[in-house]
Amino acid sequence: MITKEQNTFYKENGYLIVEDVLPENECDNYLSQIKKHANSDFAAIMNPDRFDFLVAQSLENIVSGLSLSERVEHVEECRKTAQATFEIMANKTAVSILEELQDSKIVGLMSQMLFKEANTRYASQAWNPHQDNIYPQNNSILKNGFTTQYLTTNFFLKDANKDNGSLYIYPGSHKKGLFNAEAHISYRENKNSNPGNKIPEKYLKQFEKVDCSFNKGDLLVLNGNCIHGSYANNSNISRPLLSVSYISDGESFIPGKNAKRKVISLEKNRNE
Ligand SMILES: O=C(O)CCC(=O)C(=O)O
Ligand SMILES: [Fe+2]
Repeated sequence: MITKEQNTFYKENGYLIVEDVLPENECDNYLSQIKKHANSDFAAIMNPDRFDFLVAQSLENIVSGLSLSERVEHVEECRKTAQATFEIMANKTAVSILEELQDSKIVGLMSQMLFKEANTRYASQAWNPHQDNIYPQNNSILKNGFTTQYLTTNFFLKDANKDNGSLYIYPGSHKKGLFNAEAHISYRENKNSNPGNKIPEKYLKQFEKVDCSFNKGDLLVLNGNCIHGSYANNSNISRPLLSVSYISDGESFIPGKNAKRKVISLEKNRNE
């Protein structure tokens, strides 16, 4: 699935961009499906691969004011969206790539839809430099040599660059384990605050920051301890991505109050 060079790059840098993992039409279809669950702010949607999370997040403001039959139809859409999200999470190409990079069998843990929809409240969401492993806290070292067995992916549903809120990465930072970070709220944070538990500048300065651009359908793989953040989207072009987290099979992790990480088998057709 991946070349020896890509594998070496990932081990050295803690991230890898793999092009064209999802076909364009799948990106378009999924985006129009998940948008049925977006609120007017296009806030993040937690675990859209799970029916219960989609229903729970609809109760806030999406289904109020609808008729009974419209609400029933919306619940049916929740089922369809959960399935469509799970299909991306368990995408055979993606899973094969991840298992090769990780050098072990993996399971899913959580997903999150991040829209950065142009001209909406969360478009200006610029993530502080952070490590995703701050939440699950898996610090085991296996034969692959990584300082954590947790990893995050971003499936890009549209092109992303610095202007519309793409990511930046600190290559090599994954080798050092977890840093002490300043706590910041990362789910439905206040209007004028940025999400991501911030790694202080005194640690960042030992690394070189790299800005990344992506095409629709690309997959970003990030080792859980690789420091990254993102830019605000002040453009008129939205930057939707589906973030999916995984871990080597059998490894421990903290489930988390909002994320409720849990082992999701990627072999079966459906997780629920
Ligand atoms: O949406 C973003 O800009 C940042 C996403 C991110 O940090 C993540 O998925 O872990
Ligand atoms: Fe992140």
